[in-house]
Amino acid sequence: MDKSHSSNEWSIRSLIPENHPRRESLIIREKVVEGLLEGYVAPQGLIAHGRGECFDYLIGEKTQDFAIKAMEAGIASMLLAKHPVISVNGNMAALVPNEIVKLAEVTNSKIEVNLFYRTVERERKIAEILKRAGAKEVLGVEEDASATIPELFSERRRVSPRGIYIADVVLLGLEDGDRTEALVKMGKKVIAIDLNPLSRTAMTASITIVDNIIRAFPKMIEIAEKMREKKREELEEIVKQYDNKKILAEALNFIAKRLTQLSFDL
Ligand code: PTJ
Repeated sequence: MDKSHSSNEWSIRSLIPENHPRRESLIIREKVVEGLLEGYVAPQGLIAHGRGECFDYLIGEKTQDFAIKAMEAGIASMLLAKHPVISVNGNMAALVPNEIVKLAEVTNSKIEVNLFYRTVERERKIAEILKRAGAKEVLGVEEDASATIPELFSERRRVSPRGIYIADVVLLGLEDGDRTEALVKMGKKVIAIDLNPLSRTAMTASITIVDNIIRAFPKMIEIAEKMREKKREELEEIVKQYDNKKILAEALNFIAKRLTQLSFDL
């Protein structure tokens, strides 16, 4: 990144016209850019975000039924879990820091920073953002990431022995397929939020929420607040009935039908 550009020159949030038809989407994009300029979003996070925007178009930029069903199964799993953990990367910290903290509170989950492009500086910055958002404890920073996920060679293999290492349920967003696979192989239930229903993460996770983290987190908080009143047996039934392959098929079918309809409407 050219250091001669101040963050104001790159970040144009204040210049986006009030009546711009895609104002909301542009503001969200700016948050990721600001995270990059502040040094906690990885440059590759911008590419990932653009990919997400494309898939969000395909699902109509709305939370669809297949995502709600996956969220319900995901929240039920988190509420039933012994050691639920929310895994946080740069993009998540830029887009939903307050919601991560709130969802962790409602589901009694731990919060852990876990980065693909790991640097101690980014870890510290993300932990600081989460603490500012109200997190009492953030795992996975510096020496706390002392345990290792077997069969994984990226920096993402380092995890907290009090967090992801012992977790039975892990919620993650914008994840790398290899790590999702490694976590599933370790016997963990992985709940992934990923706009691309064809990604390796989406295909490998135990529960895939095909939705934007921007919409998914607030909705999951709402669901968790209602669901925590339910009996254990009811939650177990929701998890038992859930079929991830069916949900992914619903997402793909939805996109296919929507595109066909749009082609007729031209
Ligand atoms: O902060 P780090 O170092 O851990 O790195 C994070 C990134 C995102 C750079 C890293 O995990 C990465 O390279 O991810 P991928 O392999 O590009 O995968 C990102 C996936 O998330 C893609 O399938 C995107 O479609 C999807 N995605 C992007 N934005 C969103 C999203 N899914 C949900 N909500 C979004 N806002």
